[in-house]
Amino acid sequence: MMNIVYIALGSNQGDRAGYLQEAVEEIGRHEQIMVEKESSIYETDPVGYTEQDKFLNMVIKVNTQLAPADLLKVLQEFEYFFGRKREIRWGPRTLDLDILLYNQENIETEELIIPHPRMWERAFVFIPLIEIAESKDLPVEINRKELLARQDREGVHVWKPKSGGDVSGLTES
Ligand code: X6L
Ligand code: MG
Ligand code: MG
Repeated sequence: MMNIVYIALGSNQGDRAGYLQEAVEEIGRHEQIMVEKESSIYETDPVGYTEQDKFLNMVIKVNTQLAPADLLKVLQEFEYFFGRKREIRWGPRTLDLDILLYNQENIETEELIIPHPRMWERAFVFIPLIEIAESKDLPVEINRKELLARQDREGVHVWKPKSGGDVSGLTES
């Protein structure tokens, strides 16, 4: 059984872009996870605890046979491998990996709530998500236009367009 999962990535410490890119590569190397799509990388103002450096954030779409709890374990191992230390709540991190959506399932366990409970309040999450998500993968009540019209989009800017993105205009002779 192949499951469609959207994962948010974030980094605001050290070689931020390097952490994101290596994380995507490592996730893709996992035997039971295939990376299907990558959003652009966005530079984003810190939210929650604001006295910290700007983040780079992105979202990927993966296919996996892993159950949600097993996927969470794999992602937490990657966070740890990439030097994540849990010090200040909402504080600086080398790599943060959050499961946003798992098929259309609603999951609520001690360790995991899916859909991610605050994702639609956080522009650094929903802007890269709606860049790559197919409508069929989003909850039916989600309206892209409404989200993109929101004020809190400020503070979220494309930092590096997605690889293999639109390059027309550069190649025309
Ligand atoms: C009031 C209280 C309003 C708390 C917002 C928002 C808390 C977001 C935590 C909040 C509140 C978070 C990132 C970040 C964090 C990230 C950017 C969090 C967890 N992670 N800011 N802040 N990107 N731009 O990945 O999401 S801490
Ligand atoms: Mg997070
Ligand atoms: Mg997290």
